[in-house]
Amino acid sequence: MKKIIHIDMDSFYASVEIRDNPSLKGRPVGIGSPTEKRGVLCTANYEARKYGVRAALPTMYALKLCPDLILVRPNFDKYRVESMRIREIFKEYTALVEPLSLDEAYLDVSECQQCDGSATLIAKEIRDKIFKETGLTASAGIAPNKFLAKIASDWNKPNGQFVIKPEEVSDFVFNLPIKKIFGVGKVTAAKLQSHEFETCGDIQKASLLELKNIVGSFGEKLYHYSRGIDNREVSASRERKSVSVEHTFREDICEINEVIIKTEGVFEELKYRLENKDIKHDEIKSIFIKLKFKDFKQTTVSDLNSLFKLEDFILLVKKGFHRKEEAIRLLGLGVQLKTKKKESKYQLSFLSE
Ligand code: DCP
Ligand code: MG
Repeated sequence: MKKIIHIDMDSFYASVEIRDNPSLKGRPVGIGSPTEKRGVLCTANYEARKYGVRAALPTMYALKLCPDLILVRPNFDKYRVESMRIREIFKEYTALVEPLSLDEAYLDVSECQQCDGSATLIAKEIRDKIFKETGLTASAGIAPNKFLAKIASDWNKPNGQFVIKPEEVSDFVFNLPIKKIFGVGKVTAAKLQSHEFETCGDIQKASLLELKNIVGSFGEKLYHYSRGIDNREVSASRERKSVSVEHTFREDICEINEVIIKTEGVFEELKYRLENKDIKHDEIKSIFIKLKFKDFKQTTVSDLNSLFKLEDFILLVKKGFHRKEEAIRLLGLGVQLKTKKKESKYQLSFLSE
């Protein structure tokens, strides 16, 4: 049985900015450009969340929900520095650290001897150290696998932790709403709910075949997750091949000009996502776009000569749109990443001669 900790910083970008400008403390803060109000927010502190303000919300809409919202421009270099500091702390406990973004990581502490091997105490100690060294709070989930640890870190957020012991897994998942399962978005949830599946306990009653018929290949993951089973390893060297952001619109869009305006918003979000994953522009191999039309048919356009620029994305979007000239329901923008060159064996043997 493994011991996995999932750590996630609390309202990360906002907390860094408030730490560095204490006059913001206690006031609603959103991270996003104050001048480009057509963009989207990266995140918001918990005071702002009371008004419904949250990450990925268009800045203009956030200001409507909370007119007193203070907008702070993101400083990614600062977030990177803090991210490195917390990763150094993680490494004091295990080499098996898998960062998911600047503010989030899985740790496999099964072999860790510190704190008498108690993952609960290790998580508490890590959170205390993070606070002492950075002045920022983190939340943690402790569980026998990644799936459960990630859900648990959200359970007592902010500045809290939650443990799911092996013997508690079946009770915990039984009443767990399906929406808490990673990968179950609005569409999948609606499909499952139409078959009266609301909790993991409900899903446990279905056969694998039945689940596959409802949600396709995701059915297999669902079958296992709903039983609290997840055998994915914490892998310290995960190579990412692409990063993308997709938006499904509330209503299908038929005007190309409107599609272009939406492209700007999605582009902003993609930029934030790359920053957050600490991906530099010179790591990008190519860009691509994806459109899903109202009949659910989709098309992708990529061009090796395009650059990571809004104008280039817009050109690809126009190209995709003109393929069908039909209303679209989803727009996605993404980048393919260069694969890191592995040192060739040939080179090594040459050097050792
Ligand atoms: N982020 C972003 N765009 C998003 C979501 C997040 O730029 N759509 C950035 C800003 C966040 C950081 O990533 O501060 C971490 O994301 P989280 O989802 O962990 O959100 P927070 O840390 O802000 O809040 P929470 O306390 O809910 O973890
Ligand atoms: Mg966070």
